Amino acid sequence: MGSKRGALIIFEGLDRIGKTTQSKLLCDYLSQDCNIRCERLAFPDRTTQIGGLIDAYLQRKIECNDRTIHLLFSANRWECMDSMRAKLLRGDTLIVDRYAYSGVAFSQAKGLDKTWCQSCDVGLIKPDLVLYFHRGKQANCLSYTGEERYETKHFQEEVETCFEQFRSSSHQWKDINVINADNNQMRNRETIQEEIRSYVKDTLKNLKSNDLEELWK
Ligand code: NYM
Repeated sequence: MGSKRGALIIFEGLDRIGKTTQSKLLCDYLSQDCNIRCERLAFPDRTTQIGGLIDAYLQRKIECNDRTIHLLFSANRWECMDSMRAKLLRGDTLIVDRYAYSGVAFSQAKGLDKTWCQSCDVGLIKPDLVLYFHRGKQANCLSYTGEERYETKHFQEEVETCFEQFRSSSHQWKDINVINADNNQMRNRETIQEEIRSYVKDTLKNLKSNDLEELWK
């Protein structure tokens, strides 16, 4: 699995679909069992000033119009690019819970234009692997409490439609791998983790270039 630079691995999908659990399991596995330097990050990064505004918005403490909050989500990624680049180049693998794909799907679900939504994230560091968590038809029973903005069944269905449209219509999604995230008797947490590890091992093995490419360019 050796390579000079680390890999950028993105977990994408709806809220409460298991990305956080699985990304933590993966990070522990890579660092403890494979001796790979690895860090888990999440967007939005609520620890920065911009992230604080996003957090306040999601918790309904402040209002913000749809384009402005979209740009703040994007700015929150951009403000992390220098440190992410430095970490990747020194060999750390980054496992990131959400990236620009959530940016597009959640804002498009509110009615914003997809091309406009994408434009502000053009040039971010291009991921080496994107895993999109998808639930099967019989598993459309994720429960949402509505605690944060966007956490309603109706809105999540809209977001899912946007993820799916984007995935099936755009060549930019051709490299996106779908993880069947149905958590049931047939597919438990460990089975899903095994599938993820196999994608990750291939990605780390096949990392050819030490250069970082730019997203959607
Ligand atoms: N979200 C996340 C967006 O609307 N746009 C973005 O660019 C990103 C990264 O924020 N419902 C939404 C998706 C989630 C919410 O994310 C908070 P999380 O993973 O629950 O902290």
